[in-house]
Amino acid sequence: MSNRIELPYTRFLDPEGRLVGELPVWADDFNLLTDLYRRMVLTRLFDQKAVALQRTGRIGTYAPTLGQEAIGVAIGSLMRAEDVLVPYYRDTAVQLMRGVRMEEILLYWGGDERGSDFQDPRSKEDFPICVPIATQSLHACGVATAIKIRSQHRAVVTTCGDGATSKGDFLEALNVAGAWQLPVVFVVNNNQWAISVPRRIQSGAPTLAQKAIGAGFHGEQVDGNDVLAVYDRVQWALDRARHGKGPILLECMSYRLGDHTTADDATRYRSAEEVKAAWQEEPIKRMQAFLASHKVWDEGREQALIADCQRQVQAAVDNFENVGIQSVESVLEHVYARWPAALGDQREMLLERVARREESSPGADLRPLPPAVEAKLMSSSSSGGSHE
Ligand SMILES: Cc1ncc(C[n+]2csc(CCOP(=O)(O)OP(=O)(O)O)c2C)c(N)n1
Ligand SMILES: [Mg+2]
Repeated sequence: MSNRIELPYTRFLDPEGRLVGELPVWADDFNLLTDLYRRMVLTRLFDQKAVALQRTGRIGTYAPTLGQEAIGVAIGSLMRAEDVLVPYYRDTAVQLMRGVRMEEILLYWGGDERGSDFQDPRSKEDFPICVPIATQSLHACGVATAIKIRSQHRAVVTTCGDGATSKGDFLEALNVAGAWQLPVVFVVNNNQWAISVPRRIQSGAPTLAQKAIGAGFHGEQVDGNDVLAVYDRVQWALDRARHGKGPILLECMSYRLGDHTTADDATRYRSAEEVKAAWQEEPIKRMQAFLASHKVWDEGREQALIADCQRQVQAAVDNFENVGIQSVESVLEHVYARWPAALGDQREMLLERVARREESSPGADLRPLPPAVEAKLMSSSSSGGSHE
């Protein structure tokens, strides 16, 4: 008996940017199509800069989105302000489309909580980046349940990787979304790797999209390197969700061209040939070729776009580097709607500790103290102890 369930697979553009299927009417709008292209290029240049900033020690670990720009750009250009994004850590593209500022993304990866306090009205109700794998899938169902109870015409989009679909949280989320017909679109970025674990040994299911079938709703596959294909299917799925027609799972087939994060070295577990072959499929080149074949893109526009993107990225880096140091006590903010009394004591203890550090080592409040200074502080503190 076969375990293959035939599900739709959508692709309009082949790797050379040639049409392999009839484009829907919405794709007649070349302003939209060039905008999608521009946003992918901006994402890629920002991504490159973020990796460079990590390499020079100016941000912490970063998860590159290289090669997966089409998925986030398509999602982000379709979501409305009132929709809610519940993302994971490889969602730079969609966050940028939601109006999250580049400096906010850099602050987040620099370990600064202010990076998750999005200022743009479009992203005010979006969730911060989620690092624990697949937990966001359940958060998304919680939000979608609230939307459903309030009978609102809003949708939730939640993203995750291929590896995340093996987690209980993901499968529980599919189950509740199907059982309660929640207005949620699950987008799986199947980039073929979960750190060093390849897709083929992650799951016995021939497709990840078919996991939706067991939960009682529709799933399908999309060429995640074809921004037009992703746009078409996300548009359809969002429309259904907003009209109370329940959840959809879209498995977007892509490839993680970069390392898992800046803390990883993918050359240790995958071959150069495989990566070279994947580069032939990447989303930006094929969209550029498509636009050029329709005479709406050329070298001059390309150069102007790159210069403009680089200016935007550099301005964001300058802003990021000029943001003052975050106050230590701000770690306690935004955690509770109502401040619990017990936290008051903790806040006092924290401020006292910072003041003591400031005395012994001025200006060093956010950096670890040298071990000798730390030991001296601990021994002179009446309340100090090894549990701190
Ligand atoms: C609950 C949990 N377990 C393990 C990890 C460690 N971890 C970080 S990323 C990752 C792999 C995720 O792969 P995938 O879902 O395919 O997403 P990708 O990174 O490829 O986009 C793992 C296991 C984690 N962050 N959270
Ligand atoms: Mg993956």
